[in-house]
Amino acid sequence: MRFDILTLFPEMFTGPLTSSILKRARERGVIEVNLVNIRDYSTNKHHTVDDTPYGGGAGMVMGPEALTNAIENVVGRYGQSSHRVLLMCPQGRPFSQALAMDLAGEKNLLLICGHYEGIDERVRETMVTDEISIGDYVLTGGELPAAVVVDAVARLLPGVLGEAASFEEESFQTSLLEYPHYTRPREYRGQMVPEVLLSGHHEEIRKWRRRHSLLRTLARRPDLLEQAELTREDKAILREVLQDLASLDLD
Ligand code: 4GY
Repeated sequence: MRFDILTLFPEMFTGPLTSSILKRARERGVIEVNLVNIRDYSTNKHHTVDDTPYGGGAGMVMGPEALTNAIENVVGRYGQSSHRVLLMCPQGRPFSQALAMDLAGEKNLLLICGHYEGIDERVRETMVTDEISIGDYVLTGGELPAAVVVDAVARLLPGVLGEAASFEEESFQTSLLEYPHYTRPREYRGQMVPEVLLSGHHEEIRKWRRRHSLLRTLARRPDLLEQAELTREDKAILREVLQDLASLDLD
């Protein structure tokens, strides 16, 4: 899969792209990342890309010319009619595992990293296919969100994680939070690993993990339970916990 990232600060991607899993995925050719400096497409004398907002007000706006030239250059290179053009902005659709899985089905993705107060609305209207937000907070630019999207999408591609990676079991893909994980030593500063995990009873371990996924989700993200596919066994566990809670004497 190929990612083209349009940015004024390509150096912001150096860390994420040259470390760990993404580094290896690039070396193996499973992903290719092309960093495009939007400034290279500015046609004015001082190579500026921002201008003052019509209507007045503080800050600057990223103008349409350089950005449009950069997008057209990238999209034109692949001649793909369906090329998705992503804009990272707080007004976008909330990023999720489901959206990452959808994006992982594409051959190419173009990500636009906005700066200043934002990009000229006409570019958004005519060139952008998907506006994506990684959360309800405002960053200084779209670079960190773009790195988040590349990371979440890349790890879903075949050959990026070890073969042990089974996405079925994973948090959010099943709409449940992960169960607690432990490794050696069995005792650490007086804290023991739950006995069942040392027992070798695979069925008991499976049940313990499922139970703790459910309990964690109920305690921390009850909203996720609505979309979760719950088995009869899951429902029995939740029913029991909720009954115990209901019978607490809080007076
Ligand atoms: N949150 N999710 C986000 C962001 C920075 C002004 C447009 C976010 O996705 N992007 O905060 N982006 C803004 C800064 C220009 C991008």
